[in-house]
Amino acid sequence: MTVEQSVPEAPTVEPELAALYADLSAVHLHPLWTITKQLLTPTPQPRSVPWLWSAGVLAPLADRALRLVPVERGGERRVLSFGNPGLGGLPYAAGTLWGAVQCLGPGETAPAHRHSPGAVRFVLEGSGVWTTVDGDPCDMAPGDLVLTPGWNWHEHTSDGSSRMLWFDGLDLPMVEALDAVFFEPYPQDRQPARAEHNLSEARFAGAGRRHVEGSVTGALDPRHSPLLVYRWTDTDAELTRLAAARDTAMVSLEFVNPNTGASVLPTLSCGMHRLRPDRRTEAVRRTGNTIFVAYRGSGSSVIDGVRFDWSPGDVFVAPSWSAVEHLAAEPADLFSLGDAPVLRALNLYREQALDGPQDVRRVFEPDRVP
Ligand code: GTQ
Ligand code: FE2
Repeated sequence: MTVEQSVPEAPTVEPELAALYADLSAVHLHPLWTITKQLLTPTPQPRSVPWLWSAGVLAPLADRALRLVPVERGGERRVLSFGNPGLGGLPYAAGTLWGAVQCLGPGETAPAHRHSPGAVRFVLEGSGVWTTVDGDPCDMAPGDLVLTPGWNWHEHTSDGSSRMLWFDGLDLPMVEALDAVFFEPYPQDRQPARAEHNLSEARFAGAGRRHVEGSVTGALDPRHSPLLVYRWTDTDAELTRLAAARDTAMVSLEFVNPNTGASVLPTLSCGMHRLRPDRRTEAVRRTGNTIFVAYRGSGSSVIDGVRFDWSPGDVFVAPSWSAVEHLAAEPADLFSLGDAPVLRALNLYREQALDGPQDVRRVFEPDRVP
């Protein structure tokens, strides 16, 4: 955070007091009484702003990068990261969250590495790609969620005939704020992997039934979900059941660790939300940042009085304590990624429902390539 020191100016202060401020500054001390209002704000004041990146802009740029930029060591990944304009040029979607689209071409491998930040992948388009996570190749298809928890070796491999696009979410800004970023390349492009794919999934194929044998390295790490893939077909079926059972504007699922019910990663929570057409959700403020990915259908979300119209592949951000409500024009599904596990663990989680719908002050105009 940048804090501006507002030093009362001479001649309105005694020369002695002016000298005190000058001396404090010279020895890197800050008088709290001049900055307390900026620091201890009545409510959170995130620097990130509500924003949206449209699929119409993202996909063609990813395709240009695919033509021009190979995936290789050093660069590691063909990734376009969302830079929230409120964050002054940082490549972060929000103060605590990395969000990006990644593009992998036919036959390419994005080389194996590991890092202390954890990641999730939510697949938007394409086929023929798997992410190998500590020796377990996890097949990826649209609507699937794939986890690469912190410090697990991972590479992405394609034997498909078209490119794949997916959304990447990482806790990198949090890990950076904690001064705990580590990164290591694997000595080869690919790690040794099992010939059979999707072991983590096979071990949890029956709800409430865990295979006791056939563990791979890291699969039993109690700090993250042993299940590394959550299939769209299962998510869709569960949302369908839920929507049939409840007459609400929105039904929501959280993806969890099947052993413990905890969030998918210690730092990150992922959810899927199904909106019923023409029914506005209640406007709610929550602590913690959220990135939404529009997966199916179109609609709009009002965030702090600004209306964001979205359709499949669009990505938008609701910063901490912004008022958020959704309204779909047709049946629609939104994927969400948030830092709520951290806020809950630190006893900082709060939510507040607003009295009614927000007044729309403005309709957001997404950036276009000039
Ligand atoms: O695919 O391993 O968006 O390491 C950022 C850092 C993706 C990845 C990102 C990464 C990856
Ligand atoms: Fe990575």
